[in-house]
Formats: sequence, C-alpha cells, structure tokens
Amino acid sequence: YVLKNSINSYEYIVELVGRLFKNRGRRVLVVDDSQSMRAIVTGMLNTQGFDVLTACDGEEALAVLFEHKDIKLVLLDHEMPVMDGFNFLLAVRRKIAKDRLAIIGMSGSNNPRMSAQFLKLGANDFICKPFGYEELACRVNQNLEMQESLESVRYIAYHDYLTALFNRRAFFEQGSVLFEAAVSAGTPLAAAVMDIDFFKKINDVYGHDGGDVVLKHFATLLSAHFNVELVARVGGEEFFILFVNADEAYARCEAFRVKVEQSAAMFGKTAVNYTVSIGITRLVSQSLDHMLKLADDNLYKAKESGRNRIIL
Ligand code: GH3
Ligand code: MG
Ligand code: MG
Ligand code: MG
Ligand code: MG
Repeated sequence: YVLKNSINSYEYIVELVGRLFKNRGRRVLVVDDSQSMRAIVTGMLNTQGFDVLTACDGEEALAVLFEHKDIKLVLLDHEMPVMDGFNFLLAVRRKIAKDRLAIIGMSGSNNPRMSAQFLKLGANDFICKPFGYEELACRVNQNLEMQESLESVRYIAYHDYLTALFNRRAFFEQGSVLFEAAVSAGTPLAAAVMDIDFFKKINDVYGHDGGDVVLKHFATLLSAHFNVELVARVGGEEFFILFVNADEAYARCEAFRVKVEQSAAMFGKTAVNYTVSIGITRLVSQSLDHMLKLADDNLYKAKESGRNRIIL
C-alpha cells in the first residue's frame, strides 16, 4: 500500500533533489512590496534550492542587482511604492539585455494588457497572481535554462574548441573596441601575429593528434604569458595578440619566444620541441585589419630569414 501510493511522491522527491543540486548557488531576486508575497515566493524558491534575495521596491531592487552581479533571474511585482515594476524594467534594460538577465513580471491586476506591457518593456515572461508552486517552479526553471543555453551558445561562438582561446570573431569584436579607444586617445597599440614553425612536419611525424597536443601546449603557454593582452587563435597554428601597451610588445614577445623554444609539449612519453615565429607592428594604421596585415608581412620576413625569431 505504501509503495503503491508513494510512487508520485517518490518521483517528486527525485526531481526535487535533482533541482536542489542544480539550483544550489543560482541567485534569484524577488521584488515585491508585500512582505507576505516576498515570504511565500522566497519559501517556494528555497524549496527548489535557489539562493533568494529580496527587495521591496524597484529602487532597492536596482541596488541589489548591481551589487550582486551573479543574479540570473528577477521576479518582479508591478505596483510598488518609490519605483514600480515598469520603471524598474526600463532602467534595467538600458544596461542588461534580455539574454543576460531573465525578468518574470508578476501581477494580480485584472488589466488585460498587464502581461503584454510587461513583455513589451523587456520582461522575459509573466506570471499571474495568485500562482501555485508548480507554475512558479516551471517558469523560473525554464527561463533559467534558456539563459544557460544562450550562455553556452555565446561561449561556443567566441571560443576556439581545441584550445579554448578566443577565436577570430572574439578577437575582432573586442580588438575593434580597443583599437577605436586607442585612436581617440592617441595612444599607440601593437599587434603581433604568431605562427608555429614547421607545423606540417610535426603533424607528419606525430600525426594529427600530436599536432593537436602541440597546439594545446602552445595555447597554454600563450594565455599564461600574455595574461593582460587580447589573445586569439585565428587559424590552424596562427595566433593574434593585441597589446594596449605598445612599448612592452617586443620584450614580451621575445620572452615568450624563448619560453616556447625552451619548453616541450609532451605527446605521450615523447617530448616534442618546436619554435614560433612572430611578426609585430606598433603603428596605429587605418584599421585593426591593416595593422595585422603589416604584422603578417613581418611574420613572413621572420619565416624567410630563418624562423624562431621576431621581426618588428
Ligand atoms: P611554416 O614554418 O612556414 O609556418 O611551416 P608550417 O609547416 O607550419 O606551414 P603551414 O602554415 O603551411 O602548415 C600549417 C599546417 O597546420 C597545415 C594544416 O594541416 C595544419 N593544421 C591546421 N589546423 C590544424 C589543427 O587543428 N590540428 C592539427 N593537428 N593540424 C592543423
Ligand atoms: Mg505590489
Ligand atoms: Mg605558414
Ligand atoms: Mg607554421
Ligand atoms: Mg600557418
């Protein structure tokens, strides 16, 4: 009898335990002027494992939101003193887009346009008061899952799969911002293009997997060495670096070139030695693209004159 009647609650408990683990550390903000509403919603969300913060009007909510950058979702009442839900939405959406922070409007108003107004002002979803535990849990979890899918798509779009470095798209999007800033401030930038020497030979000797190990090894050295510069893998064994401090570029690249020369990638038990050639330019020319073209010309000269060297 007990077994037969506990199947539903057993499934419920399994689901809940899963949620508790999944939601641990996920931060949600509940904004409502009613103390009892805040308590009810907080209780429901705590059961789901969420870390819940509260605010009793829009202005307080803005302060909480900008203090806690890890808030992923806001449950937002409409009528509140000081700043209502609509004005909170207007203020937040000027700074944080829909795909970075989920906002779910809540209202018990009988105005039939309430939900549409919330959505038009930038809410991701709407829930009608009074609501039950199940609907709240479904909407909150669904909106968070959507945010997390977007986050992983964003990550994939801007990173190289093999090395986890930024890719070409990330380099040019972020690099253009730095380039424009340097042009308007009149400060010189430097750009470097790096290319592993005789990489085809590494592939020939150790196979494609051996080549991949070298690429990962190189990427690890690169991100450890150039930890403040913008670094990206832009092609097979080609990498771009953008220096905001142009004066340091040559010395930092030379130290890196030596580091690459003196360390080896481990392919199984085999130490694979390799070197890198580097072309640098420190002009601010008409575009970032053009700067990299000039750096690439220097890379070509570095290759021509014997490899494992830098041309500035
Ligand atoms: P150089 O010193 O002139 O740069 O000679 P190189 O052999 O490095 O020249 P090249 O740029 O022609 O060779 C690059 C090779 O990199 C060709 C390509 O098969 C290989 N490659 C490109 N992407 C990958 C990758 O993701 N993994 C591996 N293992 N090889 C790759
Ligand atoms: Mg209210
Ligand atoms: Mg080449
Ligand atoms: Mg090469
Ligand atoms: Mg190449």
